[in-house]
Amino acid sequence: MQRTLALVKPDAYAAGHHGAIAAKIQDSGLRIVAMKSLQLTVAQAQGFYHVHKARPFFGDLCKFMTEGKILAMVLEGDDAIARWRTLMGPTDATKAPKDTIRGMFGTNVERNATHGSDAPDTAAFEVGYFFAGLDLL
Ligand code: 3AN
Repeated sequence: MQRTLALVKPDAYAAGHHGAIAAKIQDSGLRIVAMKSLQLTVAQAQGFYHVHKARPFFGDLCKFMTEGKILAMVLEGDDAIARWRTLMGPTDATKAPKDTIRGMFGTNVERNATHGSDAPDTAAFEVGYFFAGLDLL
């Protein structure tokens, strides 16, 4: 069993796709252990994306991630990290197959509808960033 963090980003949330995305996650067999919607502050977005702080797109990314509400979820299942990333599709939504979530609901490399942790160590940090132990029982 593995856990990973999934986010529905402000573009997909504002378009009302968060319910459809949660349903696709459940249909795939992954279990949603916890979920909440919230709007990040810029400081909170910067903390979440700290690994990207030297990248040229960091400022725009943090601005985008704070423009509206997001849905945060903890997903659980065998190989959950890789399974959720496969469901999402590649980072650049313009290159994402149409049967992936980013292909269906994303616009480009920044406004790409969803986020997923990319490894066990980042998943541990990211789950803990949004949820407390008591939320995850
Ligand atoms: P992923 O979310 O697929 O793991 P990362 O971790 O490389 O991709 O990038 C984190 C986020 O930064 C992406 N989800 C995307 O919104 C944004 N991003 C990545 N690369 C670019 C880029 N070249 N230009 C603008 N935004 C980007």
